[in-house]
Amino acid sequence: MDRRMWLTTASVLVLLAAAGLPPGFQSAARAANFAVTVRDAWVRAPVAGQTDAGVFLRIRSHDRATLVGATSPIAAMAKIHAMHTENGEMTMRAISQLPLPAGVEVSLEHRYHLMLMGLKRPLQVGDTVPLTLLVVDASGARHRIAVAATVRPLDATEPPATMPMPMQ
Ligand SMILES: [Cu+2]
Repeated sequence: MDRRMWLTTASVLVLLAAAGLPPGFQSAARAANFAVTVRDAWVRAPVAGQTDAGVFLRIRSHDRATLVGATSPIAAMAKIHAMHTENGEMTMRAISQLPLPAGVEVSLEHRYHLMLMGLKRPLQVGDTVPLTLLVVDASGARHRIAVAATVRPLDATEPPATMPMPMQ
């Protein structure tokens, strides 16, 4: 890349910054170090007739970031859920964000998980479900992380079958 190309690129970046990019989830050039990895993503096949399904995965961000939501084309909406004990009973509720400390793998396999709500079609074991995780990095830039989650049987391990459903 010659000097003129560098200057042109710099000018474009400045113009983009000055334009005040509309709020939206995009991979911004200013977040050059942003890197998130997701592994072991799977969906627990819902009970017949049930239109919600839990999604479980492990996520690690290179730098400090925050998981702020998820979407899937096969569900009306997706929520981040947190399990907690209330009056001696395990329950769960939607949370608006989950911190991702730098370099630490965060488990969304039990205490935290994602919940697909309002499934638009039945899920068969072995199906691949597309998900998009919405992550905000430390600079405030928003990113979409594409994830493919495999549908596993209802009795697959984690979370326990006694997990209460559904939730808001
Ligand atoms: Cu849940």
